[in-house]
Amino acid sequence: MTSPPQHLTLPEFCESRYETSGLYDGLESVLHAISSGAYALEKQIRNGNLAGILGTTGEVNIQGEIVQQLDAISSDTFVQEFKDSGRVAMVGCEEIEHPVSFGETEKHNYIVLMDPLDGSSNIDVAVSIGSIFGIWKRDQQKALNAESLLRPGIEQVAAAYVVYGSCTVLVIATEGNVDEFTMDPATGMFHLTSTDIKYPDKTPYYSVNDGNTARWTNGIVQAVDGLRNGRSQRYIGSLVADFHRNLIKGGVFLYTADTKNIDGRLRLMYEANPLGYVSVQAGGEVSDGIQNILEITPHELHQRAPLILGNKELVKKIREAIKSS
Ligand code: P6P
Repeated sequence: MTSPPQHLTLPEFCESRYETSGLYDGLESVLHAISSGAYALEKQIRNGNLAGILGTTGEVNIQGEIVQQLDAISSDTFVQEFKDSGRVAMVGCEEIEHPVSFGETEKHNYIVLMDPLDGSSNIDVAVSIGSIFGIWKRDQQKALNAESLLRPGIEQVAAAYVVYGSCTVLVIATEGNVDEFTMDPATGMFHLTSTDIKYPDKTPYYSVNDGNTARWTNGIVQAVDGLRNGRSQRYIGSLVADFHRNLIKGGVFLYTADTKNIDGRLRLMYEANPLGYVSVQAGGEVSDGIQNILEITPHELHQRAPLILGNKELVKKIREAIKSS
């Protein structure tokens, strides 16, 4: 990871990094939609109770979870931004049962699958939360519908996430590149602050909900016991914040299957695939305990998956311990 000599703005970075044609044609518009939505959302998040937007809407989403007001606001914000971008054909969203389509012109050549607000249980207690995006190219030879979204994560062409934390950071991954931008709260502009991010060799942290121990197999218990030696347990309860710390400082995150969450708790398309893509581009690995998550062909848009992601060696050790049980 290096600190760039000058803090390029996101538009300047896109102009320098992505050609105006080829694989990333129009990606700058998708990334602008993410940064613009993140700025709008960040202002509301920072106002918290003053904005009267905390607490629930009283509704239950497709995941069977009580919808927080900010869940609905974040979903609406990013759906509108992607529609306005003119480059996104369809958005799949954790909060919305069916994907939203915006158009099938030749310019609408991207698909986005998103968790617009990750960490909902932390919204009302001023703890870091985030937004997660998987970015795909539309197969213009195929009909555009929910079925056409059921592709393995390895077909993503980019992924991005935002952490609304002590500062607001946007991390963007494309093939072989992971770069971090930090938002200037005065202007809402994102500036390049770290480039060519790779997982450190050292792994001072591991992230797991120890409260689930009674629900694990013996293999998972052994895997977690093996992580405890010489490491600190850091678990925020917001996947994207735990992921970002482990990426920058070194470590691994796991939320495996257990007797309550037999398919795992986290979503394949909206959380595991995008963050798994970032992890791999940063020299890490992502597994469901058996296989590379990015090679899973989904059968259902909202399906869940056990998730182990981060430092390559640690992911391998955890997978071996799980298999040994
Ligand atoms: P638990 C937040 O609701 C979330 O989806 C992830 O961001 C987080 O890692 C996980 O659930 C926390 O789950 O069961 O530990 O509270």
